[in-house]
Amino acid sequence: SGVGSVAAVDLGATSGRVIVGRFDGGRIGMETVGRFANTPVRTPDGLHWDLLGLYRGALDGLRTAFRAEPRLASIGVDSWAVDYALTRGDRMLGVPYHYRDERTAAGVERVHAEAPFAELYRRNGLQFLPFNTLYQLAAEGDALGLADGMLLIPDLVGWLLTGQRVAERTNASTTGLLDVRTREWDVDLAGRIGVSASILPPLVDPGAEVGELLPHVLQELGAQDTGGRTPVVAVGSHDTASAVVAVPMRADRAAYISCGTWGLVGVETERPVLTDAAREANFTNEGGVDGRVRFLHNVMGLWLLSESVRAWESESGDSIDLPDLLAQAAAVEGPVGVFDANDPVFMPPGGMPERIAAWLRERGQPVPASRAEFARSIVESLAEAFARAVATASELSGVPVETIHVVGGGALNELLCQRLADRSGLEVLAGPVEATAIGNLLVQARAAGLVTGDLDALRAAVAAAFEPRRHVPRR
Ligand code: LRH
Repeated sequence: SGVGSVAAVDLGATSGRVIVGRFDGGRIGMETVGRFANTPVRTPDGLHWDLLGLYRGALDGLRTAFRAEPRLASIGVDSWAVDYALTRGDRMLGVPYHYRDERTAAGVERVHAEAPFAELYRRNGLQFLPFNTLYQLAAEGDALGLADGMLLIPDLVGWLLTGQRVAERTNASTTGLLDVRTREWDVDLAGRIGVSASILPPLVDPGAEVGELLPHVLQELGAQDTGGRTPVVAVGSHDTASAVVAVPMRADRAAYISCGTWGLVGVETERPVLTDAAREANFTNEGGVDGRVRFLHNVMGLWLLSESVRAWESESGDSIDLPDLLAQAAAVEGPVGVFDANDPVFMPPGGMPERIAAWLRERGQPVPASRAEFARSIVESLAEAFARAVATASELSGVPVETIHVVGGGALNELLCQRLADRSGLEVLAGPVEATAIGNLLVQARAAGLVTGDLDALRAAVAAAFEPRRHVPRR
């Protein structure tokens, strides 16, 4: 292992950041050099990501990164999964849709008429989520015929930086068009749902070089003097894949929850689990770094809390302090309603507290009467859904889970981690919070020779640098 630095661009569904990682003899140091909000934009045709705003945020952060470290060894980009832009030549065809846009229902019908879900599961191993890329593509209509390319969000940012088109495999595994066994594009399935294989870019694995920064990008970043020696390198570009790299776990004994907007709850396996039981439990087999499988289930996650806070702030004009709200939630006494955090009624944006109240009222459960009670009800419901998903993951995969690791923003939520320990009866280890960025940095650092070893070695380095907080079950 050597001395050097790399930069991670990590785009989350609610915010983005640019982080410089410094490596020295296996030690990791991190500095956040840019942070920006990710605010979706509604236009007459639906809900979109502000892609150029995010790209601007990434460029600003990278400029600061080069100022701090003029000799960056590489740049890596990760983001949420499934979303994409269609391209034609050098042009992006329209603004990428947000996966919470409701246009995809028609796409689901179209795809399932051609390939029923049970067949899809055999081919791609994915849980049903109405926004999986293949359903979105099937809902594109005319635009699909104009396109000669399709780029997932991190690959799209990579293309803007380098002019090179690739599809990084961990994220490609969330499209529904990647064969779960061969990890190659399922050209036959694509053709059947009207997607020309010619729009699917060449696949690359994490660690592969994508390309060098374009001259106008070097200039914008004030990095002309690097002479193009800072390539973009593919990482686990699906944010969850990067996060799982940085879970300081023993994969044969632990479950993980990558808890941000979503709670991705599962285990890491060597091979996909494609049983009827796994399909019926709606568990997914996503591609991990180093050919591992992320066998997991999407639970709604902190979205339930952030959407509630957004609703309260916009109706009252108050600004809500999350740690304060959670402290009040922890002090709530007596039982609160527990709802099904997996219910798809909670998927779209808007009116979250009302939807939660209606769910509980319809089932004769206590309805929260204050923000603190709502927050407590959300935390209890998430802890319950997480505990169940861990038990199911263990049962379906055969991994004997002794410990649950919580990484991402949810690791800061002590109430959630404690209630998860209580409800699961298992030890919960919380942290690191920035697991996604750390996983992104580590894969780049390994490609640059700054760290060495397999995932176990990388995870040992994470455990040494970021000591997790321990929660033991109370009852
Ligand atoms: C989390 C995440 C998750 C996907 C969802 C679309 O950010 O990538 O793994 O299912 O966003």
